[in-house]
Formats: sequence, structure tokens, C-alpha cells
Amino acid sequence: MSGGVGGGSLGAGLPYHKFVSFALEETRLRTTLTPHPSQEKFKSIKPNDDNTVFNALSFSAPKIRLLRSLTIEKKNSFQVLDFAAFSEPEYDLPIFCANVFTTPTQSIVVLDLNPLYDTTVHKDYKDKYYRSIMPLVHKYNELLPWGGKITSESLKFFSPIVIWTIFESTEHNHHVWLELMDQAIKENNKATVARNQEEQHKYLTWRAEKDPGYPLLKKLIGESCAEDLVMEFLFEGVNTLGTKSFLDYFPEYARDDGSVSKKRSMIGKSFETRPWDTNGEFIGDAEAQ
Ligand code: BLA
Repeated sequence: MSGGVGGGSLGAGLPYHKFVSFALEETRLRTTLTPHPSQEKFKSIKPNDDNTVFNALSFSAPKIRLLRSLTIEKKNSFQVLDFAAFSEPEYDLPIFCANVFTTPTQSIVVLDLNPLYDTTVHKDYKDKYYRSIMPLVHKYNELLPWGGKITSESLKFFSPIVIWTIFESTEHNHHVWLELMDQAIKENNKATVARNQEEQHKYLTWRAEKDPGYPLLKKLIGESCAEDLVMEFLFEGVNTLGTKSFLDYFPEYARDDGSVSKKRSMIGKSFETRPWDTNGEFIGDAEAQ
């Protein structure tokens, strides 16, 4: 494992700018990034307190609808990296996701190529994108072991190669995603494009409503600013890629009065150990799904 990104040591104290510039440089070697319209509005977010710095960047490129990055650093307190890339709906590429929340005592890390289609249901999708890269799991599993129980609903947005653990380098997954992007073939079938678009919209809808970072964002920049950031930057497309509502996708969150339950999870936390085998077969407890 290379220590090139983030300095190579585990845990706190690492600025994630290094990861962001590395990821952008690598992407630029493969494609041309154009600033995304959302960048202008969000590039200089002013948080409530002077010790916190926000850094927001967003781009699009051929095949890439949105590549955006948010880093937040509060001195001696925490650091956040939320980096994601979403393809145009003409492609069914997984969503590149690098997400790290670091405090002096722990780092919560999700690094994944989040599948557009739930891989426990869509075996063809799993084979298409994950079969050849399953060996990555062996490579990282010992160094970056499964992080323990996790919000159960998140699992269907994760792939069999997901890394959920404490921080180290992420460059391999990013290379893999860029390879996939190079190889991606444009889909012309209208129904397939529409299906890709709806699956991406479902993902955006989930994260725009239930992302674990949302409460902290509200505290840092206020409720309405946080909502703008989530809807128009982090999960841009949630208002334009589809018309279904959160409850259309996730009806189990409906309260009697028709509103969305404020609970983060209806099922609770589960999956104490990695719920995929080395072939990427789901071996989690069905009841916990
Ligand atoms: C915690 N963030 C977490 C956790 C996960 C994720 C899995 C552990 C808690 C849990 O089990 O839910 C991340 N979850 C994801 C990702 C997906 C998912 C990437 O389902 C994708 C499908 N995080 C941010 C931002 C902030 C942030 C912008 O991205 C804050 C500004 C903070 N994440 C944050 C905090 C926690 C956290 C504070 C711990 C608090 C908690 O667990 O509620």
C-alpha cells in the first residue's frame, strides 16, 4: 500500500487536500475537467466559527455528470473529506465515493465504488464491475479491517469491495474508477439510460436525506445553508434527475401523518463483520438487510 496520499500514517492530523489534489491530477491525466455550475456558489462557504475552513470544488467531464469534493477542517477538532463522482446516466458506472470523518480519537472511513444497482439483487451488475476487482479486498482487508456495526440501510449502497475502516491511502480505488471510466461505453437504449438515471437519483435522494454528516453540517453553517449545500452541491441532481420522493424509494420511513421519519435508520446498526465473501457473494444476515 502506498503512502503517497495523506502522508501514509493512520488517523488524525492529515489534511485531505492532498487526496483531493491527487485525485484531480489523476483525473486530469485521463479527461478534461470543466468547472461545474455549482462551484461558483459554494466555493467560499463561511462557517459560523473562525476555526473552521470549508473547501468545495466541483467539475464535470465527458462521461462524468458531477465530480465534487468537500473538505472541512476545524482546528484541533475534526476533518472531513467527502469526495464523490457520478457518471452521466448514459453510463451505469458505479459512484466513486471517498468519505472520511476524522477526530483526534477516530476516523470513520468509507471508500467504495458504490454500485448503481444493488449487487445482492443485480448479479449481472456485480459481475460487470466487481468480479475482476475482488482481489482488491484481499489487498486491503488485513490493513483496513471492517469497521464493525454500521447503519444497516447503508449496505445496499455499498459494493462487495467497500472499505469501511480507519484512514489510509485511497489511490487504488481511484485508479480503478478511472479505468472503468475509460472503458465505459455509452448506452443508447432510452429505457436503460432512464433506469441508470433513476438509480443515481435514488442514491442522491438517500444521501441528501440521511447522510450522517448532515446534522454536523447544520451546526457549522446553519440549517438553510446546509440544505443548499446538500441539495445543490453534494448531491446535486437530487432535484433534477428524477421526480420520485424519498418515501417513494424508502416507504419504510413513512410516518402515520405522511411525513418522513427523522430516524437515521429504521433497522438499526448491524453487520459486525464484513458481509461479503471473497467472491463478493453477500453472506450477511438476511434479517438485518
Ligand atoms: C459517520 N459516515 C458515518 C458513518 C458512515 C458514514 C457509514 C458511520 C455511522 C453509520 O453507521 O451510519 C458514511 N454512509 C456513509 C457514506 C454512505 C453511507 C459515505 O451510507 C454512502 C452511501 N460526513 C460527511 C460530512 C460530514 C460527516 C460532510 O460526509 C460532516 C460535515 C460527518 N460522518 C460524520 C459524522 C459521523 C459520520 C459526524 C459520526 C456521527 C454518526 O455516526 O452519526
